[in-house]
Amino acid sequence: MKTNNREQREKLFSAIEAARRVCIFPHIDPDGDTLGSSLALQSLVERLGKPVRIVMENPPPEKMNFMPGFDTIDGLECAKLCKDMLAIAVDVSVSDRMGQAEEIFKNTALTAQIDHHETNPGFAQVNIIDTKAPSTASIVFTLFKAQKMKLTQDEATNLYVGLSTDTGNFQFKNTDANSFRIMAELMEAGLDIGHYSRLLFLRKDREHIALLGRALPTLRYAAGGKVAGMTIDHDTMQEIDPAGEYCEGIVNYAINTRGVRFAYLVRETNKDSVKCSLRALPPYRVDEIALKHGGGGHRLAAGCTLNMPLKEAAKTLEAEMAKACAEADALGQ
Ligand SMILES: [Mn+2]
Repeated sequence: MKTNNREQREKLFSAIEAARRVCIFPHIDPDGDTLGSSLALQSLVERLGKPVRIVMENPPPEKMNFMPGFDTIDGLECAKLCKDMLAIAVDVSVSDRMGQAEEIFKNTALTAQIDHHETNPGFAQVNIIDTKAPSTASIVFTLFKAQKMKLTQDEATNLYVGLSTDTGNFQFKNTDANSFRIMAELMEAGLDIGHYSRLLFLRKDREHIALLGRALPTLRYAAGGKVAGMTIDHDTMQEIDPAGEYCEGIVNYAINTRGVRFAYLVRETNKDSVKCSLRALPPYRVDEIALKHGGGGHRLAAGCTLNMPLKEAAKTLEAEMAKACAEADALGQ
């Protein structure tokens, strides 16, 4: 859905002005966009003179601890205490993506959200949703503009983390001219792009390298090489990555293999429950496959959880991707 964002923005600012306190809700398994957008928004609300906290059921991944304000991110306890707050969900495609925080969010007097996912049903009272925006950070940037606030260096850094994460370091198809207009302003605000781009896109955790070493030998092809996928079993996850923090990007090795159009990574987080990362190259899409299994995301990058054994999940996705591929090809897309 797309909302009238000028009107919704005004509603959000009135709500912030009227609020005694504000809580910001990122999504679980947080990425750079939900964290960067939340931290920048926290700073904006602070500058408007309101007490504000970012609350999450689990602490965000340590590898993101270079983000300005990272240490201020709080647990859910503080949000449970204040029902009179304004709650703002950030980069949350469906409300259950807030995890345990969803319950708190829903029981709050006034709710708002800022998001860019195509599948967002508009679950808050104030919905700033722009499905054309490549990142939620791009929308948060417009809030600073609307307030005529000059960005601080820390705000620029956090917005950069959001924008660069969701555009795949400005390489995904969703990257638009406006991304670079925003970037020009972030640079003017003092963004140290060399430093932060290395931390975001070149530096890898040892756990990630270890998982990649286990995932690559499982790479298998289907549909004449147009579909490729990898699996990581429960024992490996337990041994290397019990919290499931280090798999991001592994699926890209499959989608970037020559000839491949659809790719998946399935990892067995629990026995009989697997998390799936799905990728496609244009004009193909994986969001419909994810949605069918109760997940969500974008056309080219989506995710879902399947309650079945690892091998069965891989076979299921492989078959669905092969079917989607054949159907799209038949349409001559
Ligand atoms: Mn996002």
